[in-house]
Amino acid sequence: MSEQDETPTTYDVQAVQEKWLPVWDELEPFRADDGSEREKKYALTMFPYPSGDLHMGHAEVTALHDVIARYWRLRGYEVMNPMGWDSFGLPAENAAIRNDEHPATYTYANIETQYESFKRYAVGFDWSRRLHTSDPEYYRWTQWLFLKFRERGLAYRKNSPVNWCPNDQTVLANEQVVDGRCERCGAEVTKRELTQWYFKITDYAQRLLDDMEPLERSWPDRVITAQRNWIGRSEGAHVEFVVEGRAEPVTVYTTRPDTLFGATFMVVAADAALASEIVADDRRADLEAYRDEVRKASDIDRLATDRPKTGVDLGVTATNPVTGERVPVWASDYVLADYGTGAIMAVPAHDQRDLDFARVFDLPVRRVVDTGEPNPEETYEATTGDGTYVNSGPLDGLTDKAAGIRTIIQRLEAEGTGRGTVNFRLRDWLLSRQRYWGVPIPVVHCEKCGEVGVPYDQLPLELPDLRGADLKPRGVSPLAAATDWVEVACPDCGGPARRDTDTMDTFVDSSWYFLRYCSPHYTDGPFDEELVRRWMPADIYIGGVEHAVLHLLYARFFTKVLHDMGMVDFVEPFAAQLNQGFVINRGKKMSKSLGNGVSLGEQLAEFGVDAVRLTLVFAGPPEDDIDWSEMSPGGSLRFLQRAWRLSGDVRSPAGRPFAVEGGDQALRKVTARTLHDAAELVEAYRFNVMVARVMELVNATRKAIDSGPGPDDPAVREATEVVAMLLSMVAPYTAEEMWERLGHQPSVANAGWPQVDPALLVEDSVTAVVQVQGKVRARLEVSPAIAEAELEALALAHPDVVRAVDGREVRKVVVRAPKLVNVVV
Ligand code: ANZ
Ligand code: ZN
Repeated sequence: MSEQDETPTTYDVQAVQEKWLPVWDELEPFRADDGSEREKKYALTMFPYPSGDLHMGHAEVTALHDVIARYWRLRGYEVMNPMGWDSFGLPAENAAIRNDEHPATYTYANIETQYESFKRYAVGFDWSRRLHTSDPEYYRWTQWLFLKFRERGLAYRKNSPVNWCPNDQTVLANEQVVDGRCERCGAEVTKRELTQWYFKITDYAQRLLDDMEPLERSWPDRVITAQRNWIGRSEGAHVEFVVEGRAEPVTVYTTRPDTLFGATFMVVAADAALASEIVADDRRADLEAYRDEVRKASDIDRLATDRPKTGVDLGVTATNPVTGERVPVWASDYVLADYGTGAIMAVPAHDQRDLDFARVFDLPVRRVVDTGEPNPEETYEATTGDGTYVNSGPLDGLTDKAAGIRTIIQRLEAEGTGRGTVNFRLRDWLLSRQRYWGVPIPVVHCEKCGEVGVPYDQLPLELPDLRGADLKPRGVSPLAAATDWVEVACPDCGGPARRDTDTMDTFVDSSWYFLRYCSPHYTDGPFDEELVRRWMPADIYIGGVEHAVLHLLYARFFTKVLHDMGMVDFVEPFAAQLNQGFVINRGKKMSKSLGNGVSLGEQLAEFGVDAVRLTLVFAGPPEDDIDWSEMSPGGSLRFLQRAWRLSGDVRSPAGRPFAVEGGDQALRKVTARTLHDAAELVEAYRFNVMVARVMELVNATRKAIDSGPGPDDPAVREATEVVAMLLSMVAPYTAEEMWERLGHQPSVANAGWPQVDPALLVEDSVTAVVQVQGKVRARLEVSPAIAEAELEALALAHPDVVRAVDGREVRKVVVRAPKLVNVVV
C-alpha cells in the first residue's frame, strides 16, 4: 500500500473541491430527464444579471434554493433545476460604456465567470438547459411573442406623458420609478410626452387579482399584498358633468358617489389634454405656465398630502348632475392625468386634499355626511368616516354608506349621467426603451401601410452589431444611427420603410424564461407545449422580494395571455414562492461607500464552498437578513471537519447504503428521528433547524464511537451515512467525500432518502406522577416530549385522580412535563 492510499486524517477543503468537480461534470447528476416516469418537481430560482462575478447575495439564494432542489432529488422526484442569464439590459450597457467595450463582450465574459463560479459553488443546476436572453435563439421567441401579443391587441403604441430618466436618457415604467427616482441610477424622474409601446396588462387586471387566491397559502404575504396594492382595484362610479362650451360631458371617477351633493368644484389634471381643451381663452396662458411647473414634479410629490396645493382656475363651470348647481372647474397637479379619468369632483368636506385646495383658493365647502365630529366647514379637517347624510336630498337621514352609494348610482344610471364602475391603479406596461442592449422591436414603419410586423419567418430580427459606435444615451435609441439597418423595404408593399428603433424592457425577456427552460433548444416555437405541460408550473420560485411587484406581475400576465392563446394549460406560473433576506455586514447593506462589502471569492478561498454555504443556510430562517459580521464560517468549517472525521472512523463493512440490521438502538433512534424531522423541516423551509439537527446527530455519533458501542457498531455506519446524505443538501463536497470514504459510489446526490423504520420513532416513555393535595394518586406512562396541556388533560381524566378530587373545585394545577402534575383542590 502506498502512502497516498492511507486514510487522510486532515480535511483539505480545496483539494476535495478540485477532486469532485470533474467527477460531477462527468456524472451530471442533476440532468433532468424529460421522459422520466417519476413525479416531477421544478425548482426555479431567479436568474442573475451578468454584472460582474457572483456576490454574497447570489451565494445565499442559491444555497437556500439548492437545499430544496437536492432534497426533492433525494426523495425520488425527477427534478428540473435550471439556470440561465438575464443578459440584456441597462446595467450591462452602462458598464460597457464605462469600460469602453461592447455590451456583448462585457456580458458574455461575465456570464462565463459566473458560470464557472456557480459550478465551483456546486449548485445542482442542470447546465444542459442554460440560456441567455441576449442570444438570438432566445430573443427570436421574445419577438415572436411580442408579435402574437400585438395581433391580439395586447401590444400597441400610444402618445402620452411618460417617466423619463434624464441621466439614463430613457423612459421608465412606473414600476421602475422608486420615490420619484430612477430605480437604476437614482436620478430624479421627469415627464415627457412620447409615443411608446405598451402591453395591455390592464385587460388582465381582474384576473391578476382573482387568480392569486389559491396562492395565498404558498406565496409570502408581503408579495400577495404588494401585488394587490399595485393592481389597486377600487369600486366607485363614473359621473358626468356638463361643462360649458363642450358638447361631450366630462366624466369624473369617484369612490364616493354618495357625496355628490357636496361636490362644490371640479378639478382636472393640469397635464391632461382635457385641461387645455376646456380652458377659457383668457386663462390659457396661466394654464400653460402652470403646466411647465407641473411637468417637473414626480407623481409621488404630486399626491403627497402635505404639499401646499397649487392650481389654475380654468374660467368655466360644470353642472353637478344631481343638484343642477354650476360649480367652477380648476386644473391642479394633485389630480393625476393617468388615473381614473384624470378629472375629479371635489368634495372638500370629506376629502382632505380637496379641502386643502378649497382653503387655498377660497372655494365653498359643504358637509354632506355628519359623522358627529366637528364640522369640516369650520375646522378644515375633512371627515371621512360614516355618519348620517345631510344636505343630500333623497339621502338625508340615511346612515348606511353602501345604501347611499347604491341610491346615487341608481339615480345616475336612470338619468343617464353616470354608472357604477371598477377602477384599477394598474397602468399598461410601457415596454419600449431608447437603449441599445435589448431585443429589437420587430416592427417596421411604412409611409403607406403604417405599422407592419416583421414577418415571422424573418425572425430573429438581429440587433445590429454597432461595434465601435457611441452607445451613450442621448434620448433616441442608438439603433436610429444604424442607417443600413433602419432603412428597409416594407414587408407588405415593398415601399420605403424604417425599422422601429426602440428595444424592449428586459422585463419582457424575464417574463417567459421559466417556460423556455422546459425545452431550451426548441426551434418550432418559444417552447415545446408538451414539455411545458410536464414541468410547469414551477413548484418553487426563490428570489428577492424586490421583485414582488414588477417581475412577478409581468410573468403572471404573460402566462395568462399564453393560456388564452391555448399554449399552456395553467394560469399561474409559480405554485409556491420563497423570498430570501439580504446578506448585510455590520448592520448595514453592503456598499462600496460604506466599505463594508464582503467578497464572496475571498470567503470561498478562506473557508471553502461548503463552509460558506453551511453558514448561509444555518444563519437563520431564510427570510431573515444575515449579518455576515456575526457569522462564523470558521465554526462551520470545524463542524464539517467533525462530520468528515466520522466517515474515516467507521469500521463496519460497507454494504448497501442505509441497510443496517441490529446495532445500538439508542443511536439508531436518534438517526431515525433526525431523518424523519429533517424532511418536515426542509418542507417547512426551516433549513437552519434541519442543519442544527444534523449537528446533533454528528455529536451523538461521535459519542457512540468514542464512549459508546464503538466504531464497529453498524448503527455508527448508518448514522454516518445519514449525516452524509443530509449534508449533501448543504455541503456537497464534504458529503461526497464522506460518501466515498464510507465505501459508496458517487454521487451522494443520488443516495436517495431511506425509509424510516416506524418502530425506531416510538419514543421511550417516562412515568409521570400525579399528586392531589400532595398525595400520589396515579402514575402515567407518557412520551418524554409531551406538552404540558396534554399531560394536564390526561392527569385530570385519570379515574384515580377523578376519585381523589371527588367533585371538589380544582383551584390550581401545576404541571412539570413530563414528570409531575400537582392538583390543588
Ligand atoms: C369624490 C370623493 C369624495 C372622493 C370623498 C374621495 C372621498 P382610489 O380609492 O385610490 O381609487 N381621484 C379620482 N381620480 C383621481 C386622479 N386622477 N387623481 C387624484 N385623485 C383622484 O381613489 C379614488 C378617489 O380619489 C376618488 O374619489 C377621487 O376623489 C380621487 F369623500 O371623489 B373621490
Ligand atoms: Zn408598406
